[in-house]
Amino acid sequence: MQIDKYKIDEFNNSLLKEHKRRFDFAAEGITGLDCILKKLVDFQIAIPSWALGTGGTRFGRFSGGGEPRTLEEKIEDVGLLHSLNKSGGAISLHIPWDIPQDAKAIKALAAQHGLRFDAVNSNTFQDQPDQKHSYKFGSLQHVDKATRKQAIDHNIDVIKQGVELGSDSITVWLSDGSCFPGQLNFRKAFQRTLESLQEIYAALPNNWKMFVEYKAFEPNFYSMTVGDWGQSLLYASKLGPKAYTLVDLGHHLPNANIEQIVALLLSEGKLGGFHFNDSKYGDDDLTVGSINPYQLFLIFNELVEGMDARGMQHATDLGWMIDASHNVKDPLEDLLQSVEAIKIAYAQALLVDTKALQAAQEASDVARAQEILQQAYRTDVRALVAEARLQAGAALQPLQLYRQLKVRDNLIKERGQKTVATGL
Ligand code: PSV
Ligand code: MN
Ligand code: MN
Repeated sequence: MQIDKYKIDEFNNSLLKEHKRRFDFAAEGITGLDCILKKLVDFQIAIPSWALGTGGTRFGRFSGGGEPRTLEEKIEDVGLLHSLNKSGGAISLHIPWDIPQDAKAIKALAAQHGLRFDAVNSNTFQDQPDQKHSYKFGSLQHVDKATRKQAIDHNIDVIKQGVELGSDSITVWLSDGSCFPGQLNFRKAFQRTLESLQEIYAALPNNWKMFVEYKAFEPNFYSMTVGDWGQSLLYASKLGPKAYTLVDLGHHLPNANIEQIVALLLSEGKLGGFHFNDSKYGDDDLTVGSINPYQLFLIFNELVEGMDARGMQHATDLGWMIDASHNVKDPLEDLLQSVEAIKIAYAQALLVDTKALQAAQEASDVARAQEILQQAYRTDVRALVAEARLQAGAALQPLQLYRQLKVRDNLIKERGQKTVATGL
């Protein structure tokens, strides 16, 4: 299924008058409005291939039907999202959940939908049916050299597949760790992991980046070998200039100050990118902005301030990816909401009066500093984000149009009710 541009125009025309009224109201008094709109248009978020089907939990999975059965159909789904919001112009693959058999054809298909390939992800947290050595006790940290080699080779293969697709980064997330005290020698596990990562790093093409993703818990519950940003930063620093830390918002211990982590990684030049999601408890992978939108705004505030201070391009100098999926919503609707939440937080952060905030900080005027931040956060920027979409040729209200066009019903008709997308 594809959404014709005339349907988007027709839909937008029906909303135009009301949109204009809202936009004029929202735009009044904003300095640098055109520049903000341009930044919003340019800002693209990669969609994870594994979020296009119902995620499920270990207790069950309730498929909504019409899920993509092949990589081609996953690309088609991301293409649908992108034509609705013109903000998800990239897809992030997970190998071997995705197997690009014919890279040239896959690349061409993605290009037809206006998509590029963001970071490719390796998988050494599950055993594959034809695999010789098990990852039960880890992969890159494993005590057995042959198991480590198998995991290293897989990562190098993922890089090669990524090169074919025109990707320029790999995200390495390891489930390595231990479940019980005494199970692991921490020092040796770290050293082995580092040496394994060094071999993978050596296979990176010159223009590539390696993102080292950390996670505090799960599936190992006593220790994780890349358990927090400190450990990730240690690996990334020892590996070299092409290695960076990747922040998945759901991978922290409760109440972690993620915005401070982001600020420090950025100022060290070691922030690589994001897996956006939201959570109330742990790695909940809930829709971005559904639980704690203020935290998301505070993160974007640090990003905008820190990237500007370092002369970085917002749209291109970090990897912006979603990592959310769950059981109860239509995954495409969920992704539309996630992208919208990211854009809203970004727009609000662009509204922060940075000069005034810095002056308040230098004067230790705490109340004023809070007022400045919350002035931006409490601004309703939805009409600005919608205007950016309109200018980009997307729908003013993507979710509304998605429902109006009965996209899910059409996908079910095409693909069937009982479909299982590959992935977790
Ligand atoms: C692990 O929880 C994680 O966040 C990593 O990014 C994985 O690649 C992804 O989820 C798999 O679902
Ligand atoms: Mn993640
Ligand atoms: Mn996760």
